[in-house]
Amino acid sequence: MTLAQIDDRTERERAAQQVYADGGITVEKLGEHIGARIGQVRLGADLPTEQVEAIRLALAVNKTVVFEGQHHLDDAGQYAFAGLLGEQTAPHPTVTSRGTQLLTIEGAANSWHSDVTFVDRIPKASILRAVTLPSYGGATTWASTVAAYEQLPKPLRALAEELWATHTNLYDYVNQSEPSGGVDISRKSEHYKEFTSAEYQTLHPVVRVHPETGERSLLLGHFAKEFRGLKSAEFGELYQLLQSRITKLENTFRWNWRLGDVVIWDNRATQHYGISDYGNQQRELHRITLAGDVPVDVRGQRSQVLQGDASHYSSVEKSARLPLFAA
Ligand SMILES: O=C(O)CCC(=O)C(=O)O
Ligand SMILES: [Fe+2]
Repeated sequence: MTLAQIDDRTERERAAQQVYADGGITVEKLGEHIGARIGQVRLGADLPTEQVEAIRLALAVNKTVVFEGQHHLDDAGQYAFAGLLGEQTAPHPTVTSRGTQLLTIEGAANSWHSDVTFVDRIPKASILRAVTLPSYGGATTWASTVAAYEQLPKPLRALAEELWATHTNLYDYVNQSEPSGGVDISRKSEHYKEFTSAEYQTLHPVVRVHPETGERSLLLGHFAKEFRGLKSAEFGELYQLLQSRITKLENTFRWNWRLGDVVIWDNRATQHYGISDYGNQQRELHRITLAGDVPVDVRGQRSQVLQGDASHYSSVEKSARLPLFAA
């Protein structure tokens, strides 16, 4: 039996325990719908296969996983570890001035999103490592977009399954994001210029089917700007209706960073929000994204590129089914 064939979440989690034990890791749930702490792992380039498989499974089940005490890890180690879980993308489709392997995150966005949803090949996961932290604040919160879908009453599910949204990197930056601590405004606008130096637009289904777990999730976030066939005012209202279900606190998980922490999220099943509540202090995190597939809706229809070619950013992941639970 494959993971996708086990419908009941509690059953999945029970079956997963054996895989965790085989990989020699501990997985401690931190929330009902999202979040777990993984222990007994020293992240790096050469983890045994069973351990990598156990981490992949823990990520699929828990959507966001935290590793603590990884003080030995540097950029090269983070990059090499990422390669065990998938194929690393370039740092970003347009932000290319900050190195060739990792994206440096300075200042928190104060905005809910999944990463890089304006391209067709949305990264499957992001791996974020704390490098410089403020003395207070600067937590990150993740939300399960699977839980949000599963909690929708039937009429809203039917509506969401019909909706397609255009996502663009030219999102409404000025209205969505306040200048955040630690990064001055001129640097922010420089960053925005680079962020929007080429325009990408992709039409994605609002409900996508996860290629590994078979779960359905809501695909929205701050890069979404219109719904196909609807007026912009209707976009605003419908977006709020669905987005407010994603960010219900009981569907979220919040992490207060400490040095040595590494967090991985399944970018196909979550949104996240970096909280800018640390004044003018410095805060720096290093991110690597992993190549993902092109989303598929509940009828098997794939997302469509409207503008921009993201092939320099990322390959399209071929079927990466979890071999775990194979009979
Ligand atoms: O600043 C944060 O906590 C999150 C940053 C972010 O959105 C990302 O790393 O993709
Ligand atoms: Fe992000």
